[in-house]
Amino acid sequence: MATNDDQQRIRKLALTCPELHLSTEADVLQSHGQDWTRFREPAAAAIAFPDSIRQVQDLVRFAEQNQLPLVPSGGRTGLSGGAVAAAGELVVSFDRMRHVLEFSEIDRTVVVEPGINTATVQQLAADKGLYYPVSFAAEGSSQVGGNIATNAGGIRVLRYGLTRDRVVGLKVVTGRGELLDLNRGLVKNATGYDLRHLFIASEGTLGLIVEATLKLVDPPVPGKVLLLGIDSMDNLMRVFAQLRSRLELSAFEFLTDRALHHVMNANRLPAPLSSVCPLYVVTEFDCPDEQTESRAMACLEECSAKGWLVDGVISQNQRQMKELWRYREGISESISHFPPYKNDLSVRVSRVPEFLRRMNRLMNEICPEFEVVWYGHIGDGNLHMNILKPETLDLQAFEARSHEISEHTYALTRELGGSISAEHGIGLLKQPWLDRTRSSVEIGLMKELKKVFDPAGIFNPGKLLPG
Ligand code: 2HG
Ligand code: ZN
Repeated sequence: MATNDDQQRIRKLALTCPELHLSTEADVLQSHGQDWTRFREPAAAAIAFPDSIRQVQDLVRFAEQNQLPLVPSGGRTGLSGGAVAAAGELVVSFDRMRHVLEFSEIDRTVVVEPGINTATVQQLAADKGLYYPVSFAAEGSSQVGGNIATNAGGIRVLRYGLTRDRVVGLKVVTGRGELLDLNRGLVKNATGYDLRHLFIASEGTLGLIVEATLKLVDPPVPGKVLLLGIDSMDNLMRVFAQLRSRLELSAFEFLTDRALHHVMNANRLPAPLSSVCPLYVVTEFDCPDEQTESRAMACLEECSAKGWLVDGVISQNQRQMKELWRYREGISESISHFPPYKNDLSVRVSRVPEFLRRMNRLMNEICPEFEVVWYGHIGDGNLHMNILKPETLDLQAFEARSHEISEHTYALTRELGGSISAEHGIGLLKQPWLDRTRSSVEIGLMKELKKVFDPAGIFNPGKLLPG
């Protein structure tokens, strides 16, 4: 809840920074005080909408002097509560800083303000005959600043890497209001610590990202999508190895039969295959000519003959590519009403079968009463485990029970050398478990870094790091 003190500070801020657009309207507090997580009630004191770097600097200096906690906010599509303001903070929205500042054909870079949509950057790249490969279901709403703050991944990481791999320049306002201009779009820059990378995935705890230079890549060659039905995780990995060695894969995603059930139900989609399988794969590969397609078909036939593949379908045109992708991309939204308790786990790719086998056994043992839906970026070792809330359980009890389950799932993740968050971030929701897969020495050093960049502790308090 915003207290009288919080409100007084907001009034003082309005007087100190008269040009800064501030809102305390109930619907804006509600919409901008939360992200897509459904486990915390928003309670922001106000929402600020700066429209220039100078306004961000003035705001941060005020916040530092007046101990005003700030929650940076992008498109608010996050799933870990990183952009939730639940304790009377001031939300800093970048909705008014969404311009393209520069495009360089020679450098193949685009300089953008942080509030620009991910999809707008993709479109801009396409208009210039290039490609921005960070892609995920929320790309129409998510903003580039938020993508950088969480190092967003998505479905093309297998080929192009994460958001981190796209950022060649970053302007950041530190907790003292200083402006850092990091790396400036350089390809090579061997001058010591690369501070840019500290801000990527920092979840807004070290500074506010106010400008980014993004590297674009060659446009992809025409592709085809396969949707495959498979009977076991071991066979799935065999098919992955085969396809990968014979084709140029740009994505390799998986879903279980339960995930397929929900996405079909919510979107009234027909069954994609005539066979019913426990596991499905959606994969895309470069297919510039008929020879490549014949090679793909031969490879699938071999996989089938070896008993690794039950069934499959290949797209014949752009429309079918989109249709097949819907079976994977629509899952998250199709289960959002339950709501699910989300786990965004990763292990090394080679350990995925063991991880899933043991995880399934564990879930059957400790919470057979819950429906667990698995899907994700299996080609990167990133698995999304969603535990669905039964109607009969209230949200609080469900969260408490899910926390108990997390103790077990994170212990197993740790044992297998994995991470409790692959791409969604730690935020507010996963913060109590950061130490499950980061050592105490690491966390100690992270806290020291936080003090260096944000000495007054105003940036996103309570998120990522323990207090
Ligand atoms: C995806 O891969 C997103 O679809 C969302 O990262 C994952 O809903 C989830 O758990
Ligand atoms: Zn994902």
